[in-house]
Amino acid sequence: MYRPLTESAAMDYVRSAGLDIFRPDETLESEDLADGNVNLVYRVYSPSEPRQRSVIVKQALPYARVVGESFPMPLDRSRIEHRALEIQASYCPSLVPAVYRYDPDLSLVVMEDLHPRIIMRKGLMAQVRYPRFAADAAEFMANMLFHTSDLFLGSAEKKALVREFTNPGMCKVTEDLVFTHPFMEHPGNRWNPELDEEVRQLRADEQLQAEIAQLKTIFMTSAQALLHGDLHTGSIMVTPDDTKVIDPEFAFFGPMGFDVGALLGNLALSCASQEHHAVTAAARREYRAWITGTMREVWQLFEARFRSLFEASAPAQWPRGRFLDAYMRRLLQDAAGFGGTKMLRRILGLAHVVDLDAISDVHERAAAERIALAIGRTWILRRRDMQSIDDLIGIVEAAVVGPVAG
Ligand code: SR1
Ligand code: MG
Repeated sequence: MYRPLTESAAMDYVRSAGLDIFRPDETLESEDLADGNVNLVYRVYSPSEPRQRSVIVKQALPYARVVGESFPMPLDRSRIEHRALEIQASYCPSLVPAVYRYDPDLSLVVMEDLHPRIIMRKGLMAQVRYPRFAADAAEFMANMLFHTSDLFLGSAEKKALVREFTNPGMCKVTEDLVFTHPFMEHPGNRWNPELDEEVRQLRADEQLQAEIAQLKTIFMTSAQALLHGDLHTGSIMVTPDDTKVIDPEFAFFGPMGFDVGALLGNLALSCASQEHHAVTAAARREYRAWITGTMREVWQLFEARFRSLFEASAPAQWPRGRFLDAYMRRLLQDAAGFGGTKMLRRILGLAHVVDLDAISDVHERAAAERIALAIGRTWILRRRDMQSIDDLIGIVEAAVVGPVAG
């Protein structure tokens, strides 16, 4: 029967779970690692070999941990996460954590401890470069999005998967927190008071509101592929040599551009936050160039891999040539719209990002946030003009030099 586990209950659970990693009578230790918004996360380890023999216990709570019981969230997300991890592992085993146990009664997953990888967002804040990341992210997205789409699956098989991944509670969280509440008055919203005027203007911008509402309808109705559903830089753990994608509890069948845009938008948020995090002008310029170069590489490698999977495995019902060109262009344009919306919500809405919230000086934070708002708004409004990744990057580059130095 479901009950939220304490740290010591998680340790007892792991000890008696019959995993190959630990002996049943072994003394174990644990630590509370929860730092995301919604779940309990413990690391349980053997004190004799704390890094070699350790596991992560991730348990869903019936509400969002950072808000409390006033923000209910479905326990079923644990089933979704486990199944998504299985499918991801079938296409990209090296890019996701290994799962050791799924317990549907306790809504928990016991999985690989990803130490020494760190949450990518934190590495970006310290200007660490990740040379493997673009290729790994592209490989993950191309494999998952192509192989779970109608471009690869048979019609009945695809629809059966859509049914399995119907994730209404988690989709509603995204519909509210990404597409709706940040753009209206809502008690959950919070923002830097220095941005009162910008927030008022964004909420009064009818063209922007109409575009975001249209993006919301695409999110709600386009079952293109099985998405990760929350593919930001806090859902990625990295070292310079290796990448793992975690936390697919928001997985559902949605528009491919939502995942691609989440990733590009969060890289752009990091670019904006370097206004504070990079200490010298030269370091800022160089690291921003690395981030925009990475954005370009992510898209270009993703597109190339997606196209090669299509050429090799799409059934003959899908014509080659112009069809795929238009498909990829539309995907890029959707990514600009969704990525921009996700940038704005991290500044106007309930769930922020540490890249920006860690800037304690409100003036400095506002300077970085203004850059992010300018990028997000322009990506959304100009998304139909986007013909190549360089169009999105040009908007980032204009925003980082424009309002600040200009
Ligand atoms: C209640 S906070 C919910 C947010 O955290 C997750 O990381 C998702 O981004 C979601 O919007
Ligand atoms: Mg998460």
